Amino acid sequence: MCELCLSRNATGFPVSLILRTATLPGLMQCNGHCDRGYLLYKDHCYHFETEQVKNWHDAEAHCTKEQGHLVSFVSEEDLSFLTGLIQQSPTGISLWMGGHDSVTEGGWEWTDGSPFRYIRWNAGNPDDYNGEDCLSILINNGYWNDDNCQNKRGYICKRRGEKCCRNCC
Ligand SMILES: [Ca+2]
Ligand SMILES: [Ca+2]
Repeated sequence: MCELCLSRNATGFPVSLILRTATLPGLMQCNGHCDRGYLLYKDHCYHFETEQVKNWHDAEAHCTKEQGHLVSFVSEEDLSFLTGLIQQSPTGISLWMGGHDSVTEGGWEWTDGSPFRYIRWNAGNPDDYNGEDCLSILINNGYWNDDNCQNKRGYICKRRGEKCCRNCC
């Protein structure tokens, strides 16, 4: 149910209040906190884009347009949930994530402002090979590579769940 909904319906009552206090068939339909095409996990919605490949900057711009950012990972638990989904990606060797060290070489940060504490580098990386500053996740093992930002790859967007909820209610 849409417990986080803040929007109001025609009656003027907050949706969350209505959902907690009464079942009103036909008044409100909430199937979760995420819009179509997004998967809910904990407090966030995730979108796996594996058909439209983009360079890193264009991928981040697309996620931003949808009120999110390229995905960040702050714990192993979050990553392990998503690794199975990542491995179902039909094409390519890796997907873009929101990490980059384009401001300061070696100073990795997430575009959504999350602390860059949890790391999962693939063996031999980061190697900054020919100036690699953008982070991708390898589809076959879920480990990370600093990658050439101009490569065109699928990507994962992440945004907060309650925003999606506001749209879905
Ligand atoms: Ca670099
Ligand atoms: Ca690399």
